[in-house]
Amino acid sequence: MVDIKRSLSILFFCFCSTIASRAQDSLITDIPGRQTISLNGSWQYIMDPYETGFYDYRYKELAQNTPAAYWSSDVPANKSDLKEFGYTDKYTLQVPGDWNHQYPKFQYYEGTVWYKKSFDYHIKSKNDKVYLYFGAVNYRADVYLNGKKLGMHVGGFTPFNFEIPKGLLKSKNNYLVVRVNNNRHKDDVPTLNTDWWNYGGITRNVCLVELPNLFIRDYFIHLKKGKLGTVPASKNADIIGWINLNRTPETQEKIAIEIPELNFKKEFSTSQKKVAVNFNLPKIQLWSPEHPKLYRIIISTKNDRIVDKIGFRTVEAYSKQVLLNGKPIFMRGISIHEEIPQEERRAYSEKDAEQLLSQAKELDCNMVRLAHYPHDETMTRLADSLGILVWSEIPVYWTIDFADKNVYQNAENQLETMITRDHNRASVIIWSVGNETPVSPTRTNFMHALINKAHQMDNTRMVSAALEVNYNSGKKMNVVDDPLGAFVDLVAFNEYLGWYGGSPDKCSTTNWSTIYNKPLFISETGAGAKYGFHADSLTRFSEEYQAWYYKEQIAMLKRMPENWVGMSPWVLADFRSPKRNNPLYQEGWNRKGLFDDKGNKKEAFYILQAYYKSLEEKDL
Ligand code: GCB
Repeated sequence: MVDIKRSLSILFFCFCSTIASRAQDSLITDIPGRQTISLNGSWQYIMDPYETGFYDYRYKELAQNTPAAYWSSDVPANKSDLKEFGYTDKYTLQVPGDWNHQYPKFQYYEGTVWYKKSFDYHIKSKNDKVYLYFGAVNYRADVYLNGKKLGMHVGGFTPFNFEIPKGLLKSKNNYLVVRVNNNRHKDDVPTLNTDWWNYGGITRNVCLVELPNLFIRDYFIHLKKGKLGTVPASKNADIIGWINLNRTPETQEKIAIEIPELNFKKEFSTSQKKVAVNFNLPKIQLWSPEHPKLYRIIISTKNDRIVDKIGFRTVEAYSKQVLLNGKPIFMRGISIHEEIPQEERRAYSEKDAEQLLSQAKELDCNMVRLAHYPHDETMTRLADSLGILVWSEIPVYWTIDFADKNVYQNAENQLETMITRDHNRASVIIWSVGNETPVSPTRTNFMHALINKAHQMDNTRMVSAALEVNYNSGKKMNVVDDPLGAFVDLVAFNEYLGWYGGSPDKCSTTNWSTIYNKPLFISETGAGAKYGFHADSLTRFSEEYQAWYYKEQIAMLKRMPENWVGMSPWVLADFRSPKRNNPLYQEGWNRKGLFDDKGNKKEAFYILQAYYKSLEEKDL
């Protein structure tokens, strides 16, 4: 009976997801490999805490052509007209970038800010298409061009694009306005309560994408999995996947795939929007952390051409192990927030990704958990070229409203976009559908439906979620038995034994196991310390306490069961959190970083680094 109920509710979630309407067009992928015009830089803004630009004085949404709306022209038609808003160079924000770090008045701001950019545009051909693309806007974006609404998007960490209707773009002075709102709501994903800073704004790149009338929207090209647990062939490697056009072609369309380094070229002919591809590559080098080989690949049609760099590898949960290219791997990971603590801001650029991933490398990691939401595309691309394995997650965090179908739809949209953007990244090996969600049948149905969705979109990676375990019961054996474990490929759990409840010496009598015959991963463990604060190891927030915690944890890990495949301790660097208000040691910072907010290494850094180095040596 329970099973029938569960299946019905999964069916129900699936049904909802197909009928719900989408506010933006389907995602165009591989933006870095396309012809784009950047709209980054200085944008004028209006801070609008009362939403005057959006609602009238009865709090009714303003009609499209209302002169008082902040997306309409700010220039009075004649001198006697009343205009109570305007954009000026006196008030500008840098895009990409959160608003919080740019001016002191924005530090704690949660609400609406209107962004405006003027730009000229050279129209090339009437047949071509132009899209407006945003890497991410936190949290809701309403986008208007020359007074017309292009669309709306919710979700603070995923990209979106709108097609610009024909005839709307002008050659001079286009007037682009984005209403950005980062208010938190109970029924959002994430919800009201998170342990990170709610940075608002246009936080990632904005650009125009110029495309022919028929273009390549997306593609998924990967090494075919062999029989479970087998090493993929590097000779005559089977490559499979698909290419998706933006629409059905009128006549047969030829699509070519080229890999110049291998002297490879093959053409596929299609009359459909989506075409399955498969081909043989004579001899390839597989992608791995030790050898992150990427191939330059060109996909082209008569009028479109995109370039990408793709690595070929297989990954799978096989019995009690995780196999990369058919061989067991151990994940020496670290969890990372998308933040540059030195500047108290969100990370977004290649330089930022370099800082975060090189810190992880210094710790001797071969894996990162990008917590708790999809990070900028520069992170997964850099991870591809550095050979760092990636866990990528959606912000289904703590207690979101699992009973609400719209919340499910929102979470599923974010999952779908995360997978679509990054499914060609060899580094990404795990899609995570959430973190520390409280066990209940409603939540398990919700999460199970997300897992199904991820599997259905991508059967070449593992799907997981960071689970919770009750480790404060004083039991010697803590068993991971969350019912969600039945559906994930990798059973992952967070534990803070010795920080939340008890002291680190509890580790000496504690063991871990799971009821599932699957690989087991510790997705978080950690303790807080203020860099430079030294005391005896019993003193909370001292570097000595954190170092002791790591020592005890590492001693405990030596007794992990044989299916233990890795860990991503919490966390690379101290990060901003309004929940952390100890006036001596925290002052608005979560201090569980191994690096502090200035980039200094705490004592615990060296303990974990030494442990990882010893594991790496054992592996060699
Ligand atoms: C957790 C959460 C993480 C928090 C961390 C903490 O379990 O997953 O987001 O920041 O604990 O520091 O308490």
